[in-house]
Amino acid sequence: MTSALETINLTHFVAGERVESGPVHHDVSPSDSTDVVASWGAAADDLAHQAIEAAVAAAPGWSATTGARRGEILTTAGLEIARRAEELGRILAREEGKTLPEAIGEVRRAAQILQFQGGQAIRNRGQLLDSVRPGIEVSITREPVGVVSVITPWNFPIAIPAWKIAPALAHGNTLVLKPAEAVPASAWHLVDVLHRAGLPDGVLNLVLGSGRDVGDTLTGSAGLNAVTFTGSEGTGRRVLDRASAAGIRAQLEMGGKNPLVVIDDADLDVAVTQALAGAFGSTGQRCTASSRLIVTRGIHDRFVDRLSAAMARWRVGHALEDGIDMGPVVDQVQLDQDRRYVEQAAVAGREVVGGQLEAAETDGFFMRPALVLGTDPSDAINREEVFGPVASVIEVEDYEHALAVANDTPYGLAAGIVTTSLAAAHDFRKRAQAGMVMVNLATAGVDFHVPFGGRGASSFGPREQGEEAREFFTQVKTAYVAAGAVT
Ligand code: TXE
Repeated sequence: MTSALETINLTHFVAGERVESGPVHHDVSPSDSTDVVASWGAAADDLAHQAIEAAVAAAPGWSATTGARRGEILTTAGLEIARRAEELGRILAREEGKTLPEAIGEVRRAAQILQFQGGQAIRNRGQLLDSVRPGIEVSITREPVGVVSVITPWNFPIAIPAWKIAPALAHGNTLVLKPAEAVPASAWHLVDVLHRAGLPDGVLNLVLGSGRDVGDTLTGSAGLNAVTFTGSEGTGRRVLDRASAAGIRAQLEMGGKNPLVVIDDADLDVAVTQALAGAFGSTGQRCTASSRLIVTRGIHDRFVDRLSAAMARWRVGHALEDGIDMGPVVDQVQLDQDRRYVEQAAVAGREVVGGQLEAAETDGFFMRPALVLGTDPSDAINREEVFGPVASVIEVEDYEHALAVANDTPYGLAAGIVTTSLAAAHDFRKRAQAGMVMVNLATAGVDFHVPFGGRGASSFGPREQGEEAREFFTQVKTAYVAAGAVT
């Protein structure tokens, strides 16, 4: 299946130049160890510094460019990405492992984000007020933050870079992007498309490399004004420490341990469909995954039976194969982590449905979706983010008990409920301690024109996406003008 697939040679982008460097790395498909999606040379510190310098040099020109022109470039890039959704979706599916329809959907989402944020570039409105002193007008405007470092994870290789880059560019910032080592090809194409759409040299620089090698440079160097990061909690804390020490602003999106509550009056079909999609869509590798299924006693057994049966019917296989429901786990380290959580639960006496390795024609990281039953809220599997196709079930007495368990987490990204009761839906929307609440929907699956983000250990700083994205990527200026002295 993969023999005809080409290997793409990737470069860094610094000051508009395509720069090569060693040592060479290979981007190998998690579906097939013989499929090398891309080859690229890892950056060292000097290249990261050059990228920052290029962004610093480009900042005055880009911030002075009209919003209309910035928006035009983003929109043009968005249209090209939408047109090439199938082609780019295949590359994304190959390098990350989500199914081809999921990957094409993600590419289309990136295109929508670019177009939406392109429109936002001319909506940088301010305020004009009377001063408390006579004859003085006060204006409040927003200006670019300056040079922003963008550090992204592997699980959404084009959508996450797009939802950080697009508003940052729309609001006049210049950037250095470092995508995750496992998925450089999708990010490279995004940067390539934006350059060909007319982005001036140095406005968006791309550094391919490991966070261990260049992460500290990209989070604490002179010249940077902000860093936006999505990834693990541990790395996020380190990024925050570096940014604080450098005195620059930081925005972090980290983990989730998202509850999906199912109560007795739920429509069982809705509950099973949403739990399946929420827990195992994108191989469960989403910060918004519905990883804790909190189910009241009256519906528990029927829900578990139906969900287990649906899971057994799921086809796990090569990301490009027709008709599969779930692709491979991203790499061996993640597969080991997923299996370890399942095995530890089994050792602790929990019943596990699924979770076995799946045999396939190609050498990939294939694991069947796993459901861990009879868990306690204090189990590791209910406290820590697994980040794979692993969900747990917690049986509870009633709605109040379910709500208490749902809120009993250090995280607070998304929370969902499946119910036919308007009162329960309304109450949950108010009392769930999460940045995003879903009713009769999985916790995963969000829109691009509204805020995205969480509470507690999940997020730090202003929300991403939608109009709200402006908050992080602009700084406020308050100006006082004594009108009488102006001729
Ligand atoms: O994350 P990292 P990894 C979780 C998930 C997964 C685990 C490890 O549990 O199993 O994290 O994944 C860059 N300074 N999530 O190793 O290390 C790194 O190169 C600056 C959940 O991929 O956090 C990459 O570009 N940057 C999460 C990015 O940080 C550094 C999504 C994320 O990598 C750096 C991803 C450093 N010192 C992983 N070290 C979610 N919830 O969405 C690394 N990086």
